[in-house]
Amino acid sequence: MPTKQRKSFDPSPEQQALLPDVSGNSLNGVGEKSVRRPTPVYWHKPDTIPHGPAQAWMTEKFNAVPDFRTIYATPDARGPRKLDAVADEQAEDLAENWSQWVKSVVLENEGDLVGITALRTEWVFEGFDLSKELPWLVVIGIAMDFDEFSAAPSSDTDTRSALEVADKYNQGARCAAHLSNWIRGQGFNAKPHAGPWAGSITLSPAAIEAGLGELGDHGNLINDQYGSCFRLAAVSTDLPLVSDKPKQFGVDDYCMRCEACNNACPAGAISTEKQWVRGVEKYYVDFDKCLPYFNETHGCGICLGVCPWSRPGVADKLVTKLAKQRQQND
Ligand code: B12
Ligand code: SF4
Ligand code: SF4
Repeated sequence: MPTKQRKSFDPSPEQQALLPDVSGNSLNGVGEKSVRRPTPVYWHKPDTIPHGPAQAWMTEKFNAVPDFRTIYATPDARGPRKLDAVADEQAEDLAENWSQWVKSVVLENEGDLVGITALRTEWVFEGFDLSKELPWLVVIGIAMDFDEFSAAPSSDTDTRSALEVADKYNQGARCAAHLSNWIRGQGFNAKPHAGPWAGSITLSPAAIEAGLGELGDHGNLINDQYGSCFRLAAVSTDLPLVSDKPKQFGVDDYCMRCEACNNACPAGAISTEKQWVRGVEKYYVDFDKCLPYFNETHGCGICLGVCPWSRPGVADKLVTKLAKQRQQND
């Protein structure tokens, strides 16, 4: 069988000059069989990461487009800048009831998906003080508009996909701030986590544990309702809660037969093979190939847009079809 020609992308000389010698794949721990905390690789303070100059270049290009310039800076677009003080007196209730309350607050305040998990050390980026992390994570999913998001990639003149991403980051920030203040009002500590910055926690494994979806070949979550057309935010807290369970509905089997993201990636960054990364064998996206294209298209996102699960109305039909197939095979 002829070997499939992987696509590749040559970064502009301007960006090439800013990319570091160190590979992002090495920083991410590709090939490592032991579990360890992730190294900050991108969307951290530029002077703390090797890819900082390329990140600063990307951000400058983004902010130069009039449509983008104000989206993160508009007052209140991301909710209150200062959190409320933690109430002096702690309200009392059972963890089961708090969990229900927390979920209602998310769903009534712009959240589309919600799940709970206990925070794990191996999700906290190296260099962040673990003693400051709170034991529970409420993971929030924000659905994106499929037509806007799947217009990816963006350019200086077609800004639809990148604007949709930024708008939904803001929505996630508002929802996380609202929940944090609600929890603080009950007398417990709570801290919001919202993009585009990475913050202290890798949100994807937490979201998988909290039941928001499975990891697809494109390296991101697939949810049984929104496919991959959603973003994540979270709130960490010491309010006593109950963990949800991971959900499996057939993504792994489906990805083995579908190569849509792999074929569509202009940078050839997606492989159909799983790899060992920091002690877990999983789908992995080649950082060194993805990043230059991402940086030149205001955040790319083609792979998630072409994923069949992301198209409105498809995910729940696929879940039913895959469940039937599994029953027939049993
Ligand atoms: C840095 C970052 C990037 C980097 C590269 C990340 C990388 N893989 O090296 C760049 C800038 C290239 C990038 C690109 C994109 N990103 Co991004 N990214 C992040 C960010 C800020 C941190 C993740 C990180 O540091 N990864 C580096 C290491 C940890 O990567 P890794 O070992 O390969 O692990 C990845 C997954 O395997 C999973 N993971 C980590 N540990 C474990 C453990 C287990 C057991 C499993 C199963 C999975 C898993 O999480 C990691 C996600 O990158 C997160 C937000 C956050 N705080 O988590 C968003 C995030 C992952 N990105 C997101 C998205 C949507 C994108 C884009 C589509 C851009 C866009 N237009 O929206 C592309 C897709 C590229 C791709 N196919 O992966 C979403 C995913 C939402 C979803 N539905 O799952 C997140 C969660 C942002 C958000 N708040 O919504 N991203
Ligand atoms: S965002 Fe997805 S499609 Fe775009 S370069 Fe990265 S892996 Fe490829
Ligand atoms: S496009 Fe296909 S192979 Fe890629 S993540 Fe989606 S279902 Fe899996």
